[in-house]
Amino acid sequence: MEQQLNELKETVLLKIDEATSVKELNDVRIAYLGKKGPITDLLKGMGKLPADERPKMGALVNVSRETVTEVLERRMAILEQQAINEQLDKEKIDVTLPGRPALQGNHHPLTRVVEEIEDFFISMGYEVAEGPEVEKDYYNFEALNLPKGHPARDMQDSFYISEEVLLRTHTSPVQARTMEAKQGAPVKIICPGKVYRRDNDDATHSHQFTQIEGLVIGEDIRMSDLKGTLSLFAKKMFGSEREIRLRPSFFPFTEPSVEMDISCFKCGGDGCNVCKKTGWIEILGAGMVHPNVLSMAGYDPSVVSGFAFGMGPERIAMLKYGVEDIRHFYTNDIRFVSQFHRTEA
Ligand code: 2NL
Repeated sequence: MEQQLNELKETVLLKIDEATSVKELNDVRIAYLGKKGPITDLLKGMGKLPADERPKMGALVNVSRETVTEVLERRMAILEQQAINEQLDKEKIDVTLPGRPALQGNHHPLTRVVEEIEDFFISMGYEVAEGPEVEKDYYNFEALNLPKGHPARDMQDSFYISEEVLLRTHTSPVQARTMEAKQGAPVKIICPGKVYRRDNDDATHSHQFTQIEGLVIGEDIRMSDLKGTLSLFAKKMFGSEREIRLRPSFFPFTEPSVEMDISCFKCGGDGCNVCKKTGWIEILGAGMVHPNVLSMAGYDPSVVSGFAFGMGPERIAMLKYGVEDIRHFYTNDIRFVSQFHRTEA
């Protein structure tokens, strides 16, 4: 039995020596030192020995087992360290490699233009007002001096939901609501938002687009205030050398009404393809708030007056960035929108 033990010990020591990985060595441990291994068998077999030989044999088995366990643990430590070194070698990071640029989200070009316009008017003391896109006929038309039957509120041009409800055709109803809520107090707001017209989409028309309108109401508000404000706006948006020009126009909600041109930002007024050889570019419509609009909102037109203006951010963005087709703003092709992304220096 002693010889059996010694042979077994030699075999295990050889197996330990031959194991080249943590896994292999573990298999050796389980096979030889485990509960179902030959050492356990040996211990079980001791019952067959004469009683006086059992203590000696038991001690021999224990010593052998301790020796083998010790050798195995030493080998295990070496193999574990080897495994760690191999992993470290494999996962080496070269910190001198150039980084991969991370894709960054950004604002839509239209959002950027709207926010730029908002920023200017906020800096001038305006508040930003918003309102419903599904609007009452009253606020969209009636309160803006467009009574039923007025040619400018052609049913064909609007998306009606019922007889009295439609998708707003401009952001003016937000202003009509604000005036009504102010109960005669001064107003200084801009209203950005989506508006809807029954148009066939093409390069310059869309059934849904964006508008920004502005409204100032108070005592002593004059045409010169409108002119000064919009002149500053033109310089801020299109360059400090811009001149403005007002031409007489007509809107049902303003009297007098004007359209505003800026001197061409490309040719400076000499005439080019952007200004169609005129030297001027139309960018917005404006005027003094019509007395009917004031009185419908509860103001006394003999005491207060106001100016209003309206513009299309798509048109402004198209001019500013040379966009040829309004539909680019809505299809969100990444190749289009990423042209306008702000990049860090
Ligand atoms: C344009 C012209 C304009 C207004 C909008 C307005 C609103 C109220 C009262 C009076 Cl509540 N006026 N808005 C006035 C003049 C022109 O828009 O060409 N927009 C794209």
